[in-house]
Amino acid sequence: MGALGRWVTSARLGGTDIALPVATERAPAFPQGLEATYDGISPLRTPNADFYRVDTRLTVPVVDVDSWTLTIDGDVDQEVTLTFDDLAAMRTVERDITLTCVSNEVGGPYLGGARWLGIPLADVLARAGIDSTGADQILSTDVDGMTISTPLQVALDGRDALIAIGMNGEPLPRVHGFPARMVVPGLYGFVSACKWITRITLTTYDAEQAYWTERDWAVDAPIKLSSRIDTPRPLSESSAGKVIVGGIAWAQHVGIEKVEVRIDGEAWRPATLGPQVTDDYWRQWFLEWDATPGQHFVACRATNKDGDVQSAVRTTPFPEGSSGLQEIALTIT
Ligand SMILES: Nc1nc2c(c(=O)[nH]1)N[C@H]1C(S)=C(S)[C@@H](COP(=O)(O)O)O[C@H]1N2
Ligand SMILES: [Mo]
Repeated sequence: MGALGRWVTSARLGGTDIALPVATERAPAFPQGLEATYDGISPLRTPNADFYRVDTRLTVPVVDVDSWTLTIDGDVDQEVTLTFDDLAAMRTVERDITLTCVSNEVGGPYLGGARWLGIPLADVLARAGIDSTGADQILSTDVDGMTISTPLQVALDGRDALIAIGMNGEPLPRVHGFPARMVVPGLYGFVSACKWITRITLTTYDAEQAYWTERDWAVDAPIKLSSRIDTPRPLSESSAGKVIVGGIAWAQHVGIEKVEVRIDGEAWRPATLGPQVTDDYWRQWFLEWDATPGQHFVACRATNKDGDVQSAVRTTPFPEGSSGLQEIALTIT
């Protein structure tokens, strides 16, 4: 590896030295997040070691990158098999994208924001030729044969659907799919983010079903507009006076327009938004509250750039993601 002379990052993973290319298209400088000013708000970028993990594996696969390949087959012009070096030599882009798990309850922890280095999925599919395909589904298969379905349309509608090989400036950590995974802005991970990917099959939803579809989860699942209070913690005690209420809000691929906070059921108050990263990324927010002694209830809600307001109707994560508003109880002394 390294024949092109443009590899910079290296690390030792699974017993092999891995080098990543410098992105052909780099992302802009990453802004300073609100966490630098207000304790308790989730960091704008999630460190790899703190990034949530959700998968069906009891143990993490150890993939040998030198023998690993990615095959694109099914309804394509010609089946193609790429090595890691083949993939890394293609046009690479850096993109800031927030992943979310469909199993996340309102206010829950299963989401994270990272800077991904990847190859546009459309470019990977083009290597096999899909101009005359009759497929509507991308069926991804991992090293163990586990499958994840993704609508073909999201690879072609201009969004930054990627085959990611880097995360926050490092090769993908093993738990996050080393050596390559899919990342698609705006779709829950179970219908997009296949880790340890080895095969991409162009097929139809009629012909083949993925692992979770067979278990009655939704066939297609856009991430629901939502928000979370990171600070104060539920049931915590704070002293009267200035209290910072803060957290994050997300509406991947649409963007966050506004976040509001409601205290004790009164009128919604506008929060101040943190720096914009991309519309595929979450947004931090905070409100300075002049808190008086007693028991209080604090809720938040987000509005996206289409003007949709976060739904107050509670639904369970199954089968297509939770909705509803988070409201926490806390004590001011
Ligand atoms: N191979 C494989 N890929 C997978 C999964 C899995 O179980 N196996 N879980 C998916 C789910 S449900 C989510 S939410 C994301 C989580 O990615 P992370 O663990 O890197 O945060 O990976 C997706 N990719
Ligand atoms: Mo998930």
